[in-house]
Amino acid sequence: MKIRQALISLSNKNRAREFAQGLAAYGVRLLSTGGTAKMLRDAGLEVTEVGDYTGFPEMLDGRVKTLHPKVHGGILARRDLPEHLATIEEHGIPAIDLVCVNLYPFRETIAKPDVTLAEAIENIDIGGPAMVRSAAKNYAGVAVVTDPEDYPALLSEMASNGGGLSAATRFALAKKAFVHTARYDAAIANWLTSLDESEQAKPFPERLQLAFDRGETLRYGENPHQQAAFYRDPEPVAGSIANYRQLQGKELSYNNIADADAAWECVKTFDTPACVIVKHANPCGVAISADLLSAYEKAFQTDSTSAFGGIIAFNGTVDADVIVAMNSRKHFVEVLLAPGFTAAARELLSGKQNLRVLELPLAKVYHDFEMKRIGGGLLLQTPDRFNVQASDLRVVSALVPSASQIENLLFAYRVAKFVKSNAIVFCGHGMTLGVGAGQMSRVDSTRIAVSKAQNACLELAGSVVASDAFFPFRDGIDVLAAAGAKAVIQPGGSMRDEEVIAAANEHGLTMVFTGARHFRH
Ligand code: 93A
Repeated sequence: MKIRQALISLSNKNRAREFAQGLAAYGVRLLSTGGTAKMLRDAGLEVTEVGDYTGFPEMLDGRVKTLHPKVHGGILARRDLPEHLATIEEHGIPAIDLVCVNLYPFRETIAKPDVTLAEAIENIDIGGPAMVRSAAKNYAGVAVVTDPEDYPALLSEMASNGGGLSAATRFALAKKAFVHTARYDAAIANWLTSLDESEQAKPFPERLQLAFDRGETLRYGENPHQQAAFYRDPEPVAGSIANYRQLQGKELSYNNIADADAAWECVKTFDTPACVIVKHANPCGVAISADLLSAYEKAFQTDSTSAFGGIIAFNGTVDADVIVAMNSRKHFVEVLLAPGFTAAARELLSGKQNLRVLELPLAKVYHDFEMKRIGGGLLLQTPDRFNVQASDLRVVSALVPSASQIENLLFAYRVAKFVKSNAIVFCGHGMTLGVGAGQMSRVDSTRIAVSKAQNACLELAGSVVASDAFFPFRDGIDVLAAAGAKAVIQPGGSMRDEEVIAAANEHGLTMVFTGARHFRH
C-alpha cells in the first residue's frame, strides 16, 4: 500500500523533520497542525495546514484542530469497501494513509511539583488520541506512528517496499498505538482520582500509575506447567534488572530473572567491591573486599554446596581472574551479572556457551513500589529503602562494639535485608559465615545458620550476627553465643528486650539496635 498523504501532529517534535523529509522524498503530501506545520515549513518542506485543508480554522485555543470529518473520514474509510471509497469521494475527502501523532505531555505536566488542575486539564489531548485510535482501528489501510524511535525503520521499509508499509508493520504499529492511548488515559484517570477535595494530589499509594509493557513471553513460570511473561516498566529505573543486556547464554527463565533481581538489588547496596551469590531468591554467600576476586572467593566459601547452580552478581567490572577462579572451582553458575566485563573475561566466558551473562548499568536508584498478587487483588508497598548506617545504631549491652565489629555488624544487617524472614546472618571479615533463611521460628534460623557455618568449616568464634527482626525470646541468643558469636545487630522492640539484653550481657556479647526491621517474605 503506497502512502500518498500523511497527517503529522506532534507535541514531541524530536526527529520529526527527518521523518517528514523522508516521507516527502517518496512524494507523500503532508498535512499538519499549527505548531508542527510551522516547524516543517521552517525546514523547507511543503505542508498544508489542517485548518486550510478542512476549511475550519483551529479554534477554542486549539481544543478543536483535527476533529473534522475530512480528517477522520480520510483516516477511517475502509479501503476494501467500494461504498466507503465512494462516500469519501462524494464528500471530497482524500484518504489519509499515515498518521504520525504524539500527544500533549500529560505525564510530564503532572510531574511538575506546582502543577495546577487547570494546567493539567489543558494537557489532556482529545484530537490526538482520536486520530491515533481512528488510524489504529483502520490499520488494514492506514499506518499509525506514535513513537519517534520507529521513524528510521519505517523510512527504510518504505525504501525497500515502493513507498509503502507492509500489513504486518501496520498491525504492529496499531498495537503499539492502542497501548499508547490506553496508557495515556490511564495516566489521566489515575491522576484525577488521586486528587482530594482541595485538588491536591494524594501521596502513594493513591497516586500510583500501574502501567507495564508486555515484554518477553517466558518459556514457563516457576514450574514448567505455569505460563509466564516479563512485564516491564515503560521506563525502568536506572540500575534495575530490566535494563540487562544479555551477552551470551541460554534464554533467561522466570526463576533466573527473579533470582538475578534479588542478587542485583543486594550487590547494589555495597560501596566497596562486592559479590553476591543467590540461590532460590536468598543470598547463600555475600562478601565485600578490596577486589572482586577476593570478594568472590569469600562469598563462595560461605556455602559452596548451595552456590552450585546459583546466580552471581558483582558490583564492578569482572576481569579474567574472577572467571579463572570460578572455573578452577568448577563452579556451575546459572546467571552471571555485572556492570561490565573485560575483554579477557568475555573471551574466557565464551567457552561456556550455556552460561547466561548479563551486563547492566549500576545505579543506586530504586523502584517506586512493590507488589504482591493475592486472592482478589494486589498488595502494594513502597520498597524497603532502609540501609543501616553507623549513626542508626544504639548500643544496648554493657559491652560496646569495636570499630571492626561495627563494620561487620553493618555489613551483616545489610545482607539480612535480602534474606527471607526469619533471617539470621553470621558474618566476619566482610563475609557471610552462615545464613539461616525462611524459617517460621527465629531460633530455627539461628540453628540452621550455625550448622551451615559448621558444614563449611567456618570459624564462628568472634563472629557477628544480624537478625532481620527482634528476638522474641532469649533462646536465639543462647544458640548464637554458644556458637561463638560476640556481637549482635537487631532492630529491637520486643516485649522481652530486657530478657534478651540480659542474655547478651550474661554471654559477654555486645548488642546494638537499629530501630528498623527488614522483614522480607
Ligand atoms: O486540543 S486537542 O485535543 N484538539 C485537537 O483537535 C487536536 N488535534 C491534534 N489537540 C489536538 N492535537 C494535538 O496537537 C496533537 O495530538 C499534538 O500533540 C498537538 C500538535 O499541535 P501543534 O502541531 O500545533 O504543535
